[in-house]
Amino acid sequence: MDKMSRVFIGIGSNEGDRLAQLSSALKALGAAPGIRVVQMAVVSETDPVGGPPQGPYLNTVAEIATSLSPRKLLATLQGIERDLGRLPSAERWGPRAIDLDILLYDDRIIQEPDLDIPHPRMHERRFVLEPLSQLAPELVHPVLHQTIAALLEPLTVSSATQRGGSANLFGGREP
Ligand code: A4P
Ligand code: MG
Repeated sequence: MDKMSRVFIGIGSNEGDRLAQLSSALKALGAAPGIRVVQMAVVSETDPVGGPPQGPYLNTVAEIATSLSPRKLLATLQGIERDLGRLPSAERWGPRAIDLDILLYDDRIIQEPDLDIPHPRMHERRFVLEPLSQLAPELVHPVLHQTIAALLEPLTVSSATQRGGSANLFGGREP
């Protein structure tokens, strides 16, 4: 059997029947060749972060085991997004029926124009770190060298005491 990689997928939806779409995405992941769903975090409703004014999201994270390369996995996720009716022209950070992001792929670091792993914004997003910490609190972020639990911690204090200006992982390319 091919070597299996340990991968975490961020899943979000804020349009249409959000729970049904999360569930369809999970089913499609499990049915895809070369992917096995290992475990899934609790689904939470979260306030939208960034982008235009839009409705609340349902977010969760799935751990998968996969024999697919990062690039093949990305293509598979994009195929699932398309099948679930996501329009390719959708506004960046705008509302979407389904968004599947590769958060972590083993401890690989990939920086290509259309593929950034670890996901470049995951470490500053509670809607990612909270469910991820349910699955793998002791996992170490391969760029920041901190555990998921440690990255989540400063985001759980009240906004009044939260430090401003989060670290920009890859040096200023992201807004
Ligand atoms: N891409 C690069 N790296 C990756 C990766 N690790 N995983 C490229 C997946 N895709 C990756 O993504 C745009 C391009 O990113 C893809 O063509 C791929 O080559 P997209 O999914 O088409 O567009 P997007 O989702 O609008 O952009 P992106 O960067 O995924 O947005 P974010 O940063 O994920 O933000 N608020 C809450 N509460 N919950 C959410 O889930 N999501 C977003 C989307 C904004 N606010 C949110 C949430
Ligand atoms: Mg995305």
